[in-house]
Amino acid sequence: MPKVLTDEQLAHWNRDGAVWPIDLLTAEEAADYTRRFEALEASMETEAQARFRMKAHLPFPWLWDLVMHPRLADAIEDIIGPDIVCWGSSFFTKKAHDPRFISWHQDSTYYGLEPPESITAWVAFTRANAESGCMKILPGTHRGEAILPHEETYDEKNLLSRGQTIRDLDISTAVDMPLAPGQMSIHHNKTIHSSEPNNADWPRVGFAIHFADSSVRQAQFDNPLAIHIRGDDPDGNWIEDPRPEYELSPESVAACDDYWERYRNAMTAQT
Ligand SMILES: O=C(O)CCC(=O)C(=O)O
Repeated sequence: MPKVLTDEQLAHWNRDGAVWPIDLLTAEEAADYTRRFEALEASMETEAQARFRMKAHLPFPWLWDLVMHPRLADAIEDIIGPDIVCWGSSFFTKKAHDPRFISWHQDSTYYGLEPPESITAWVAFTRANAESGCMKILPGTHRGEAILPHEETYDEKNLLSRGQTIRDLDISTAVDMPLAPGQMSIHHNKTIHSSEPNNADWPRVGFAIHFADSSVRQAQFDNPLAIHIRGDDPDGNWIEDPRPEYELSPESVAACDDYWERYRNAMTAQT
């Protein structure tokens, strides 16, 4: 018996490799997350998405708590079962009237997981729709190859770090995944997805949280870390992430930076 997703939503997931919209936060909670995000960005010279890579939950108790949200865990359990780790999280943000975009790509290409099976919950802090550049998918592509060829374009308007792009796709079946503040989508890491620039008057602020069954390993580097959200990790594939004692504690920022460095070095060595 699923805990959050309906049978119809699970059928949607199996058919499309994504499911949305799923209610997670109240409108007030989403507004509070947006306020925290805006205060953070106002205090920094770089964007949060560029500064806190791969494990953005490490320096922020409020993001840690979001990652641990019981309803979120229930929805993830409905899809992958009870042994759940969260191995990463990232902001994906576009300012109002922001020309930046995200090219068609598969997450499995650059996660380094074995087997390449992971799912992402994308939580909308503000409204994500066609006008503000919501995510869109090519339904059913999760049933194809895990790793299609990606060209690294390094386009400065592309929010992906290397501008990874799958060329020559038939995008006639593309479907938008619009979300109200506080709702989330979930997508499989093989599902091909992208998003357009933000043409709206408001910022599009999303937080992507990456989950896997604990039997999935990080194959690119040793001693990977994750939060054990639920269930067991019988093979000991993941070391527990350190919970931040307070926002931006030096230890938590160093842990986030260190992990990004390890990940980046491993992925650069691979290509
Ligand atoms: O935020 C977006 O538009 C894309 C996010 C994305 O690529 C992801 O969550 O895997």
